Amino acid sequence: MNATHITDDTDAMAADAGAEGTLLQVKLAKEAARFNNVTGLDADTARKLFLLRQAIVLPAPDTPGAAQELAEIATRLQSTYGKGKGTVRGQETGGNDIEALMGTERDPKVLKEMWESWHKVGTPMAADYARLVEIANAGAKELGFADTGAMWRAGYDMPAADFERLVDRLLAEVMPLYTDLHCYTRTQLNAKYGDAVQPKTGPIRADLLGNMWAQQWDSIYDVVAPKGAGDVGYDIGELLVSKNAGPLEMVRHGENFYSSLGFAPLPDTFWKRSQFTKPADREVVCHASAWDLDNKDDLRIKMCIKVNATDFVTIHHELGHNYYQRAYNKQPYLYLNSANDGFHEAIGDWAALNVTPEYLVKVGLLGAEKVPDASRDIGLLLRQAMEKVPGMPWTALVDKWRWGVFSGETRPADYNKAWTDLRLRYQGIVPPGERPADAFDPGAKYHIPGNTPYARYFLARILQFQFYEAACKQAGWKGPLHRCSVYGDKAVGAKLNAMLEMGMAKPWPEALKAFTGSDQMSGKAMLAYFAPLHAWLKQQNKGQQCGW
Ligand code: X8Z
Ligand code: ZN
Repeated sequence: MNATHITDDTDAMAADAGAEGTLLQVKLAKEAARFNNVTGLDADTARKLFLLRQAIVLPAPDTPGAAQELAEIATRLQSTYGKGKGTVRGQETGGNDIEALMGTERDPKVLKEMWESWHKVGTPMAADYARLVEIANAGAKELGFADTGAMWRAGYDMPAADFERLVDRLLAEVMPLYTDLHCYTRTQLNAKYGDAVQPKTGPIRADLLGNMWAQQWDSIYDVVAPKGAGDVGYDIGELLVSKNAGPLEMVRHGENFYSSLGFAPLPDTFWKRSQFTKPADREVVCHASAWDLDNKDDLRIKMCIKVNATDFVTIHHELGHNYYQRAYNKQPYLYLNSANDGFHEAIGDWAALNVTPEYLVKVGLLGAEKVPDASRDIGLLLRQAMEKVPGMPWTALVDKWRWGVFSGETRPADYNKAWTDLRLRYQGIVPPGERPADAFDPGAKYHIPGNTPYARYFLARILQFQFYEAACKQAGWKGPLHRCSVYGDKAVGAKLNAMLEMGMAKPWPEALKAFTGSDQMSGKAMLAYFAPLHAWLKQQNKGQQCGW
C-alpha cells in the first residue's frame, strides 16, 4: 500500500481501491437509507442500518466518475503530505524530522523558517481540497445529510446539532485552564525572547511553542519550568537513551503495560509486519497509525519512531487502538469499532497517563532514588499540562474549520483566513509572519489531506481523564491523582476489557458507564487532575493581562 511505500504506482492502486470501496459503501448506505422512515425495527437492526448509512468519511455521489475522481484527489493529498519537505537553516528536511526539530530548536529565526517552509506543503493542495469538498458534499446529500460535516457530526448517538453544543460545552469547561496556561507560557516566552519576538500581551507566536501546530507544548517545558520545583529530575527520552533503548524496546514497554493489566501479548505478526522506523530507501507516510488488517489479530502499527518522550506516549496511543481492535473482534462486522471515535483515541492516551515516576521505577527505567518528591508536583503537572491542555482548543478548532468548509459557510477563497482566524480565536496564536496570498495552512496538518475527522481527539482528551480517574478509583488510589498508575492491576484491566469488548454495539453512554459509572462526558476529571497546577498558575499570573 502507498502508506509504507509512496510511488506513482502505489498511489494509482490506492486510488483504484479507494474508489471501489467508496462505490460499495455508498451503494450499501443508499440501500440502508431506504429504511430511514420504516418504523417498528428492533433497536439492533435500526442501529446497524444507521451505521451503514453514516460510516463513510468521504461519500461520493452516483455521478459516473465521481468516486474515482474523489479517490484520486484523496490519494494525491495524502501522498503530497507524506512526501512534504521543509527547510532547516536552508537544509531540505522531511516532515517527520522537521516535526521533531520544532521541539528542540530555540532560535526564533530558524523556527520561523521551519514553520513557514513546512506550511508551503499545503499550497498545492488548495484547489484539490475545494473540489474534494464539492464531491463529498454531493455524496452526503444523496445519503440524506445536509453536508459532509453534518454527516460526521451524526456519529455520536445524538442529533448533530447537540453534538456541536456538547463540544462547545466541554471546551468552555476547560478553557479557563488553557487561558491561564497560555498566559503563564507567554510570560516565560517573553522573558526568554524579548518583546520583539514575543510581546507580553496578545497572542503567542505559533512557532515558539515546540510543535509545528502548537498542539502540544511539552517540548518547551525547559523554557517555562519554574526554578527549583520545575526540575522534575528526568526526561523519558533521556532515560531511554541512557539505557540504550531503541524503538523496539519502547514498543515492548508499551506492550508490557497492557500485559500487566491482563491483556494477551501482541501476536508475532505484529512484530514482523509493523513499520517501527522510517525506511531509508523510500517515501512513507510517517504520521503514526494503527492497523487491523483482518478484523481478527493481524494488528500492526506504522510509525517512524524517534527515541523521545513524545514518541513514547504515541506508542502507547497506537497500541491502545490495537488492543481495542482485538478486544471487539468477536462483534458483528458493523460493530467492529469503538463506542464512538473518541473512545478509540482515548485508550492509549489513558495508558500513557499511567506512566508516572513510580511506574518508571517498576519497569526499570528510573532509579528509585530519582523519583521526584511532592515538592516537584507542580513541575510534573506543568509538564503534563503543556502536553495535554493546548490540545483542547486545537482539537476543537480543526473540525470547526472543516464543518464551516463543508457547510459552505467558508468559501474556498477564505479557507486560509478562516483557519488563521480560528487559530487566533481558540488557541490565541498567530503565524510568525504575514501569510502569502496562496497559503493553505490547513494542508500542512496531516489530518486535513489525510481526511481523518478530528473531533475524535477532542473527545479523547476529555475521556482519557475520565477513564483515568475511574480506574484509579477502582484501584483504591488515595494520593494525588497524577501520581496514580494502575500498572499491574488485573481487576482494572478486566473492567476496561469489558468496555472494549462492547465495540460499537451499544450507544457510547452505555460503554462509558460500564467503565466509569457515568454516562456523561465531562471536563471535571481533567480539571481535578490539574487543580493544584491551576491554582498555582493563577498565582503566577497575578498582575498579568491574560487572554489575547
Ligand atoms: O494523529 C494522531 C495519532 C494518530 S492514531 C498519532 N494524533 C493526533 C495528532 O497527532 O494530531 C494523536 C493526538 C492528536
Ligand atoms: Zn490514534
